[in-house]
Amino acid sequence: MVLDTIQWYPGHMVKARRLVQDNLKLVDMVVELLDARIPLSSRNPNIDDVLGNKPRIIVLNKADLADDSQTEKWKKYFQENNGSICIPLDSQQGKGINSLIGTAQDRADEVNARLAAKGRKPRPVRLMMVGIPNVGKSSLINRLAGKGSARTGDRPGMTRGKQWIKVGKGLELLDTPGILWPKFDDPEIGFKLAVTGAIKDEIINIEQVTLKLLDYLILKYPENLRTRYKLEELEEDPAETLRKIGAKRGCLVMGGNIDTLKTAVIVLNEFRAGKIGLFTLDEL
Ligand SMILES: Nc1nc2c(ncn2[C@@H]2O[C@H](COP(=O)(O)OP(=O)(O)OP(=O)(O)O)[C@@H](O)[C@H]2O)c(=O)[nH]1
Ligand SMILES: [Mg+2]
Repeated sequence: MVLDTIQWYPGHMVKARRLVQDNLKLVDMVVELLDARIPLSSRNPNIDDVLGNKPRIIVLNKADLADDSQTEKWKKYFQENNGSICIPLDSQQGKGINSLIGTAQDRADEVNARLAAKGRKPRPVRLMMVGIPNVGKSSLINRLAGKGSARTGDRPGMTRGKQWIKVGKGLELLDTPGILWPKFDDPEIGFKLAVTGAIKDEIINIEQVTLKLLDYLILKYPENLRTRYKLEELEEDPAETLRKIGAKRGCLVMGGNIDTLKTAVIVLNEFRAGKIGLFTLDEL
């Protein structure tokens, strides 16, 4: 098993979802963050129920770590199947941020045009971010809260205690994102979440996850693996491959045996950092 049974999960999930639904009432639209490497597996299974008909922008975050051609396909997929605008993004470097702000701004203009048609005054359009753990919600908020933006307190008469960040003209972002849990019970999804870092390393079996990762890479991207770890020939057996990588990297324990856990940690971290290659695990 890649994952130990997660007992704390249902309670967390209900509480988190309730919080999202409470905050949802305060905003005009939602930015749904997905991991570009696993656009489907990083999606909350009940997202459409949770968000209802709230206007939505889908962001494929960590696009810098994904396969570009797959990201393009996923972008089209979400636009066609979800009717949502979809924007690939790298929140670490800020690539794509302007496109997100521009799109949100356009949506804000639509909201205000509707208000104006009803004879009401324009007002700041508010949005919030939602996504699974570790997808990059805080990074994106920090990016948006950077240059040229200001944190604003709550306006009088509105719900107390919320902090909003001005982004673009007439646009405000709730500074606390909503956490929505992914689906855990499908082992394939569990693997993809674990290998991309969405599930805490403390509750996964790192060696098992890495062996499964090696199995996948041996099958689909053997050249990447050979090049990265300078392997003359590639074994079909992931356990043997792990040992060879360990030997190359000098991961030894007393007596000269390979420290397979240490090796697994290295492989997993290098995979997550995109050093083995840029891959999309949910393929279209
Ligand atoms: N390469 C890359 N890394 C990213 C990107 N966005 C976030 N990260 C990294 O992903 C990790 C998680 O980012 P956070 O912003 O903390 O994610 P979060 O969604 O706020 O996570 P929780 O608060 O735990 O739910 C951090 O190490 C970030 O540096 C991105 O677009 N590209
Ligand atoms: Mg965070």
